[in-house]
Amino acid sequence: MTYAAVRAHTNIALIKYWGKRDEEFFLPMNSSLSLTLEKLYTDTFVQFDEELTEDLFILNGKKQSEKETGKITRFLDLFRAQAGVSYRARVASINHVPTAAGLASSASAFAALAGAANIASGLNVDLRTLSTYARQGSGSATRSIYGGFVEWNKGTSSEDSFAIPIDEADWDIGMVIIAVNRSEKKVSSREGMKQTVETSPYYPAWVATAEDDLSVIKDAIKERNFEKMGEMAEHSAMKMHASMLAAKPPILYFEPASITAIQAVQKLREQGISCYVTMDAGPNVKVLCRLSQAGLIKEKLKDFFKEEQLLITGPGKGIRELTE
Ligand code: 2P0
Repeated sequence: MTYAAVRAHTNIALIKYWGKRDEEFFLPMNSSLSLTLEKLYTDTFVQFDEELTEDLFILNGKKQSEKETGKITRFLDLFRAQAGVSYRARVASINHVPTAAGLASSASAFAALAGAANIASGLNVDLRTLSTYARQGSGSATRSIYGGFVEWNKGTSSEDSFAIPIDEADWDIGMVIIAVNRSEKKVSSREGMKQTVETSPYYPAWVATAEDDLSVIKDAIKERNFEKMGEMAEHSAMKMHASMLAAKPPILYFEPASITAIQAVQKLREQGISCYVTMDAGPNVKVLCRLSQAGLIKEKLKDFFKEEQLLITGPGKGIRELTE
């Protein structure tokens, strides 16, 4: 097989990955845990072709620049080296991220690319090994290989820093995504992490507490204890942002509307609706909730946000080959 198309869904971390101990191999300082999401995904087609003289990368129908294509080339080289393939490749990707979501995701992008390159190159490694390849495109892509709740074990080397599926999340779990701002973020995750690791006096506390946080959330998932899981997820997100705020110069992803969203969620909790916030390297707020209550939460959030800023999603599945 010299070509394949694969779908991968994005994921949102409940225990965040923040900071690398090895920038070349994308080895994280701490293990993390995420929920894969149904509504946000990437479809990617890869074809190795002896006729091509260079890699070609088309995203959403548009040929990409040399710089963007260069990232794909470096990533495909991992597969070419292992599979003994020297051909260049044609890569066509479509991001199925509703524009309102404002979430461009490298997680689904590199997981889909890894999945398609794995088949098209004939390498055919198992999913666990494939997650170590996806990781070298973007850290969060490690977790998008699998569906439901997924742990990324920080490991001791490139070989054992892989993803592990924890639970299919088939128990009334969902998210309401609040798109606060759709513009490009000012500080990339990559730079933000580096700056935090190097300059934040709170960063050692982040690392010191991350493993305990992970074990609490894994227990909560095992017990199907939604409140315990949500409280831990919210705490992990706020603690990550606190460590960034203490960096020099500070890294501030919050916007006024992010605070509005957080306070709206606190108010919903006071009204007895169980829901919790999480935020990543940007101003958008994701509300972890019972999928059965997501519609009600969305209605309440309409007091503050427009309909097109709000997206409900359930848990998504792991990567799969598209046959049509
Ligand atoms: C996460 N984030 O666990 C954390 C929480 C953002 C905040 O992983 O440098 O695109 O490619 O490994 O994975 C976003 O950063 O960064 C991210 P790289 P990535 O989801």
